[in-house]
Amino acid sequence: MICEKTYVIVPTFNEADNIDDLLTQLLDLTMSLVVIVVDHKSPDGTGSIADRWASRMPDRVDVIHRPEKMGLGTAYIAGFRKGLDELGANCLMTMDADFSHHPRYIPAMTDMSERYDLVIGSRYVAGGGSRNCSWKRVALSKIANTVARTLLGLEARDTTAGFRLYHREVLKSIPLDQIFSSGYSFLVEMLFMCQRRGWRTGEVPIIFEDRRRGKTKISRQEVIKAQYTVLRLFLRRLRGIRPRQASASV
Ligand SMILES: Nc1nc2c(ncn2[C@@H]2O[C@H](COP(=O)(O)OP(=O)(O)O)[C@@H](O)[C@H]2O)c(=O)[nH]1
Ligand SMILES: [Mg+2]
Repeated sequence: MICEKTYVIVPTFNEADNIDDLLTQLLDLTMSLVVIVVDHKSPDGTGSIADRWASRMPDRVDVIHRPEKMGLGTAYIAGFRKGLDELGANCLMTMDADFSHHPRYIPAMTDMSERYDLVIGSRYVAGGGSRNCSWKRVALSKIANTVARTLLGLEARDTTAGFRLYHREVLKSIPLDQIFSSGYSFLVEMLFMCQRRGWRTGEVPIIFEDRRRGKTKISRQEVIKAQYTVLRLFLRRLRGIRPRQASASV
């Protein structure tokens, strides 16, 4: 399926230093694109900055506000619901607000989505990589990926990436309200569900650059929660519930 219009979901928590530049660059891309910012009441006013964009460009920027910080996974789900149910989106992307996921890769991802159901902006395929990242961050990511691929049998190389493009049918085939993870491990759980349903995944190489502005929101608690998620999904896999097939081919 060709993405005639792409809906980009950007979760934000304290991204006031990045959101203006990001929206400028996203809306400058020569493609039809709508941005859905999902802000969890950022104390630094990110939500109000996004609101100003939405009032100037109501056809191109939408903002969802939540009264408190509830985790990255819940922000994605709110964005998916808005895109699928209210805006009738066929192609939905997710990306970070901090330029680790650079808008310049979006055209390659939408091109690849003509052949795949789900496309990942990936650090771990030929041509991809990480730049300006601390060794701790690189190690955490590599370990998380190796563990997720080994224990869960995930085939994608970059299983923890938040830079993704999903076709509508993929998201519709997944019971979003049954996803247990509310934080970062939502990404691994989501990929697990996609693979079990037989959706085809493609990966576009990206160079992931660590954020220049603002702070990461990954906490030690998130890392522990992620370990729990992988263990839970591993047990589900061991119980041998057969993977479900894709409900429709894209
Ligand atoms: N709405 C919302 N956004 C979040 C939350 N946690 C993280 N984010 C956003 O999710 C994206 C990824 O977070 P980030 O701290 O950059 O994670 P990292 O790149 O893995 O260090 C960024 O755009 C954050 O602002 C949350 O609880 N709610
Ligand atoms: Mg980031």
